[in-house]
Amino acid sequence: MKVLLLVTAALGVTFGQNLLVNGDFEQELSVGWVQDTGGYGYMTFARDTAYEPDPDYEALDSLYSGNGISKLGQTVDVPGPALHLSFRANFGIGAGSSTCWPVACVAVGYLDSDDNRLGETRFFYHNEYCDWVPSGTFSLINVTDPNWNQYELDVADELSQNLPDVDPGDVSRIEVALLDTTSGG
Ligand SMILES: [Ca+2]
Repeated sequence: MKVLLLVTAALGVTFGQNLLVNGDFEQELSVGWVQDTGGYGYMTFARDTAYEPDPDYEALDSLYSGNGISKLGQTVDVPGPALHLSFRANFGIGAGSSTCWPVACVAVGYLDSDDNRLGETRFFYHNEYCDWVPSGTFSLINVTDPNWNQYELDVADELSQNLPDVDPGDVSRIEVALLDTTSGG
């Protein structure tokens, strides 16, 4: 069982303001980012310049050989849903069975001012056993190429097209996270 996620992320709004603290991982992960783990397995959070062969830093969130969850996330106040999210990510998974399957995600959570989670979008890389299904508060964007790629998300469009049960007017905070998880044991 192996879940491996490499990602670099940057969040900007339409007028170019970067909402994330240390969104480019050029500082230590403790600056701006929160590690959240559960279950068991070997969980690794790291940053390095070499994950993607460019001069800049990337962050690594890895969960290996376990039935757990590892998340590297950050929640920020947003001025509203008129936001454009842009990031580069590399996904990896290994092994898995019908009762224990890995998923590597970049997750975008939509929260209200009281930190209630209204809905979520997940860019997810998975195998054939993953049984996640979308709903009015849960949008899934299938990643088929695990190599480094650029990803874009227009939050207002995403809410109106894929998350009909989330009121865009209630979204006042957004969580961006690297998330590895497995199901089963
Ligand atoms: Ca690099």
